[in-house]
Amino acid sequence: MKKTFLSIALLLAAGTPSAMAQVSRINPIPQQCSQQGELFDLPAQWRVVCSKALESSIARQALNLISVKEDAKAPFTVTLALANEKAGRKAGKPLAKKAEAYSLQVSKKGITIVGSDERGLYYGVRSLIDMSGEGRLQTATITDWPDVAWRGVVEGFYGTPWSHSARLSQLDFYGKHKMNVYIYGPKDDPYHRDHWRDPYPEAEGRLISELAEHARQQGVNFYWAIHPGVDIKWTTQDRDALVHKLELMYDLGVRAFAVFFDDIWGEGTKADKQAELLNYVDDNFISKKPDVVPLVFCPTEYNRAWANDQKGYLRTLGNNLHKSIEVMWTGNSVVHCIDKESMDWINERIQRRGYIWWNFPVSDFVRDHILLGPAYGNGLDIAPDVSGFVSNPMEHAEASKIALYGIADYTWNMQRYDADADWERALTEILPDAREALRTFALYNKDLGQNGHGFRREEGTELADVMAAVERGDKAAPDMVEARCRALRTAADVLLTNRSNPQLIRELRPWLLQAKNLADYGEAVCQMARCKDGKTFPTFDDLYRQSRSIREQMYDLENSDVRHALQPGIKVGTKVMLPMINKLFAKTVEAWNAGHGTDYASSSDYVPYKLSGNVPQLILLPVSIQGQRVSIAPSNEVIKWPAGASITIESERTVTLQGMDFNLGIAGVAKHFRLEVAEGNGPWREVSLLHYNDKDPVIHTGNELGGMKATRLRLTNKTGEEQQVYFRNFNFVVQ
Ligand code: LOG
Repeated sequence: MKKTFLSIALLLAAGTPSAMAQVSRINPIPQQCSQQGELFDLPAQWRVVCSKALESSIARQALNLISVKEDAKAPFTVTLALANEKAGRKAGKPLAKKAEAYSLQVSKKGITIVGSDERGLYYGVRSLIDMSGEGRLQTATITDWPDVAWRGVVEGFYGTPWSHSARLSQLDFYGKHKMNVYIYGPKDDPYHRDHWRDPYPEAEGRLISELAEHARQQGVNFYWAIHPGVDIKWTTQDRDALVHKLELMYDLGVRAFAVFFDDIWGEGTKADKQAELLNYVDDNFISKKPDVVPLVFCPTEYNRAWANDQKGYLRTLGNNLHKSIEVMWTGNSVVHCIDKESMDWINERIQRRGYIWWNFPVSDFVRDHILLGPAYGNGLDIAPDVSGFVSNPMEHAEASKIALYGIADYTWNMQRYDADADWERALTEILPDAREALRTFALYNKDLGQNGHGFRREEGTELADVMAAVERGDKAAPDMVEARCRALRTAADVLLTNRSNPQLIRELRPWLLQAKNLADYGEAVCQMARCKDGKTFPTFDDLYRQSRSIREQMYDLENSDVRHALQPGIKVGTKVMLPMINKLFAKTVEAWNAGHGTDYASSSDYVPYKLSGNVPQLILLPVSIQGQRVSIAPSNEVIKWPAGASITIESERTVTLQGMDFNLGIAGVAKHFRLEVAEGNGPWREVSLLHYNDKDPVIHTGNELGGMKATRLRLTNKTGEEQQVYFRNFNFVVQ
């Protein structure tokens, strides 16, 4: 019979939904599928046929995940083969000539899976597992391969590194979704960065071994990354120290390596030196070991906004680095979606295809938000232009799986990727027994809020009609808002006691509690909006007080959460839901005041501090208040502070300063900066700045600050040169 190759999308459109049931379970969506579409039950027994060499393969082991008994005499056969084996040559006609490709043929007599290599074979078995859901199969011929060669995750964020059990669970997830890369590079693992020369203590080393082995079993390359740039000297001693550390990691079972030079300044940033080191590692370590894959390298200028074309950092790398070395790239800025034009730009410079480090859903610069939205925005046409695509996730490992599910699908089959449809499937996968609750909650946890990178996500688009009704002052508006609030509250309650994924619930908990507050606040405001008179409890006044009280409870919850001291807060629904409720509150109060001659304050959201200035990397950072302490959110990256440039923080009313310190990450830089304070339109008064000792990066203010009245504070680079600093923290305390 003549075979027709149709895409799944076409088949979905043409076939009846029930006939598609089994094939459509395969995720990521396969590249090609032609099939008769007949459904049948899994056989009670089957006979597995494969070469001796494949007996111990991960594909063969994964087959055991399907609960069918093996019986050497069973008429139904499952044949596993590689393309270069005899059985594979015979059966593997529709196999794509690509790495990690497979063909899967299912008939009522048996199943044949042929892989272009062992991992391809494993992916074929994975597809069969997906397909056999609910104990059924479907006759089909599937030809499948990945669009992007390296797909996965870089644990590369600042903050609490993932736990060992979280990592094991991640590796299972990657294998299941055909991702083949996990790069271990948490910024706050001391043996990765600050103490990169030191070996892991034995117990921690054992965990790394276990991860490397577990990754292998899931068909994932476990890359261990080293981050030496903070204090590396370009000496043979440091070079040898680095290779020695990699040797130790090899002894622990690691077979894939990465070297990161991101977020550093000074000596470590030199392109020629970095390339020389990497080439040395390549020649003297990587090439010497037959079982190690090519090196992955993260440059210092890892995005276009920071690339200084005149100095030619990237071109030097392009010219000097061995061609086998992968070069990571975050796009047009640190946090940015990737498109073809930007790939052309970078690929021309580095003379190879860039390896994308996508900074989503990482939240280390917006720790008050949790990001549960879809992974969207990257070009669907960049597959030929990238060598790899890995996502940097949140420190919340389980919650990150929603976005990672999307990354898996996007990188496998780009043209078919539909971010929204994918997100719907992800929710089912992550929490099947409460997926609607998770979905409802996730709707309000997609955007990042204002942040230094200016990266925002859609959120609350489904509230457009409700918002419009609130703005028009429709009679129906309170009911519409209330319905959404009720749903959110129900979702939060259902999730808070869900037991099927306790780790996920632990991660979500602060935001679930805040979601309940938000919903309560919304309901109170809706009641206010419907309140006609002021006689029986709850009167308008009671509801007004209740609304205010819940806002205060939200604030208290934020302040009680000490898990992320640098950037406190727990924010939910900040893009549309909260502003919408605030708007309804304001309109309701104004109408009541007008009708009753009262004088209730109508603003419930109060942002008393504003940041401005001409240091582009800083002025978008949010300002937060905790009690008497006012902080500008920290930044992770190196800040290029132009000569003479300043930032000004302005308060809506005069405050009396009590104390202040800030940390620009580098000892001795106090002398480059000038701090000034002014009240109203009065003159600027300078405050002295000092370090307590030579090694202390913290900058303290002179005693004269205490008791000063201020509405503006200004920090200026007073030197005639750009200063490269960090922005670790910036706080002041008011009386
Ligand atoms: C860091 C990364 C961090 C991310 C988001 C890279 C290559 N490096 O600004 O560790 O998680 O941005 O904050 C980075 O992205 N620096």
